[in-house]
Amino acid sequence: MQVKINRGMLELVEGDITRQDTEAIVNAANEQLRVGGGVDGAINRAGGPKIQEEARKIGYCPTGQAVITTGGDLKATNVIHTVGPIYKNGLAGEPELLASCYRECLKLASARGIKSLAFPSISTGVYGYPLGKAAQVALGAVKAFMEEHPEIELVRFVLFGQQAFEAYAAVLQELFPVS
Ligand code: AR6
Repeated sequence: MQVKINRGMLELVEGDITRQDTEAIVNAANEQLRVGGGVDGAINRAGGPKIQEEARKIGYCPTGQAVITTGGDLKATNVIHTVGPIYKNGLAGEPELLASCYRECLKLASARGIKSLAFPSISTGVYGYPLGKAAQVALGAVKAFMEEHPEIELVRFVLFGQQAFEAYAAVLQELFPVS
């Protein structure tokens, strides 16, 4: 599923982010940048120890911010690590922090000349953010950024499982109604 924004493409696929051939993939990390479970565990397993070596040197990333390391053995040259908010009740600044994650990753990509990147659905696993709500924030933030930044050529959301894919597809259809 794809929509064109500016000169770029925003697309949704169901799959495994570790296998993507975009220039960068995004990791849903924790503030300590220590290897965890979920997509973080999968990326570090597939990419090998170089990713964690660089992450350790960086040491810390506040919630809503992003840092970059090598992609190690992955097809992607770089991994951009961002820390999503832990979902409490939606009234503790979670939407703003989640939107900030997407924006900061895109800003970092743009600053490094990275034109294509793949995102997982940040915060919707261990951190408990409801999928539908997260999809609205994620797609809204990426759409707004791409409208202002034609240098980003491809943003691919790699959704793990059918339920996640369908949640994002429903929101994408709301944001880009077929006329
Ligand atoms: N490819 C794409 N998406 C995936 C993959 C994969 N290979 N594996 C899981 N997902 P989570 P969070 C999806 O828990 O909620 C870690 O321990 C998953 O289905 O990975 O931001 C970190 O170290 C879900 O939709 O990240 C942090 O401590 C989404 O990725 C903490 O978890 C995010 O789930 C971060 O929690």
